[in-house]
Amino acid sequence: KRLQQTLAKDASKKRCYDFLNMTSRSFAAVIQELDDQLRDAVCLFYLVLRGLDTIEDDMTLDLDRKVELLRSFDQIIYKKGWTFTENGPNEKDRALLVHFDVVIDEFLRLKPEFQSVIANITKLMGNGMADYATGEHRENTSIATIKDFDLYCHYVAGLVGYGLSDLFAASGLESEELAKDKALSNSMGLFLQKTNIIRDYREDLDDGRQFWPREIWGKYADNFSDFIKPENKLKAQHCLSNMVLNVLNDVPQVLTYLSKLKNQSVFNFCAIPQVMAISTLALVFNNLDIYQRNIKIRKGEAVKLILDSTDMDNVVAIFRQYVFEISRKNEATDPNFMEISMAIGRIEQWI
Ligand code: PS7
Ligand code: MN
Ligand code: MN
Ligand code: MN
Ligand code: MN
Ligand code: MN
Repeated sequence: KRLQQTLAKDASKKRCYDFLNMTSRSFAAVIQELDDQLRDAVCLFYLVLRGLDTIEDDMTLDLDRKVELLRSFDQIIYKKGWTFTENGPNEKDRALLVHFDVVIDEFLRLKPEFQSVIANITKLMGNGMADYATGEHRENTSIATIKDFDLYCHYVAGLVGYGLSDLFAASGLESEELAKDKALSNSMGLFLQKTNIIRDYREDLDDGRQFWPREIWGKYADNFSDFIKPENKLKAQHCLSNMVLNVLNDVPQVLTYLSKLKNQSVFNFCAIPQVMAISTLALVFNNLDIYQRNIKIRKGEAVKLILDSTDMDNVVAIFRQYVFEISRKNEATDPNFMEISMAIGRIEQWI
């Protein structure tokens, strides 16, 4: 009986790592390299939030039902045997929800401190997503102000930063002080999320979703979809540089956060997504292709970044290189030229 239980336990843990590898291109590798004390907790944190985000992203789900699921997801993760039974778009992430009982089993095996960090963040994120899904912070379908944009990104990414820092502290691998500095953890998530939102302009537009704040894009066009038209090229370029400017403001806090890390596996886990983001930001800056298709850094470049992100000196050098590239592409005729120069100036105090 004991042996049977042990085998079943190993099997469900393995299935969780299979789900991780299936649903994440970028995080699967760095999560699996984390030290033993932390690996399973971060893997389960990822899977729980991936499940929550799959519900948020499902545009075929009845809105009342979606909101009910989002607002109760922090309790669902304690319900042994719960699975998602609704029909939905048949994508790979949906399989995770259909077999969510496996994730719940493993979640309940984590130590209670880890469980409560994950449940606490899930509750805050689910309620934030529900607020936005019901239009509380939107005009029509778009996010209105920069403040609303920051709040949305806080819910879906800044809170991930809070939760990860709390898990690091609970594992003993990083300090409590780092987790207490909420602004730093928030910036770690915002920098990733905002870069993703800029890059995914076209994909999100085609899916009927708009994340860019109207306070920014409204300066350059009447309709969010106007930027795809060739006659609006210049406006599109200026709107994009305004979005990039908005993201650059988080860079000093990102570097400050990374400089405070002590554990090597945690450093790699945190730094790799951030260097991917700064390289993506340099790639999208003044690159009108984002309005037509999904652009991505080349595989070889990504591999090189992963191998180079080993310590703070190297990470700073990588940031210096890409910030310099942005500075080089910054055009004096762009209405955001001066502010971008100043944002880069603030970053240069770091690099
Ligand atoms: C727990 C590792 C390191 C202090 C599922 C990692 C979607 C950008 O838009 O699929 O769906 O295409 O590329 C990750 C802070 C969150 C923020 C957020 C959980 C870093 C649900 C990542 C990831 C904080 C909401 C990318 C935020 O997903 O995007 C764990 C420190 C999940 C981090 C979403 C986005 C992640 C994201 P999309 P992706
Ligand atoms: Mn994705
Ligand atoms: Mn989402
Ligand atoms: Mn998503
Ligand atoms: Mn996206
Ligand atoms: Mn996506």
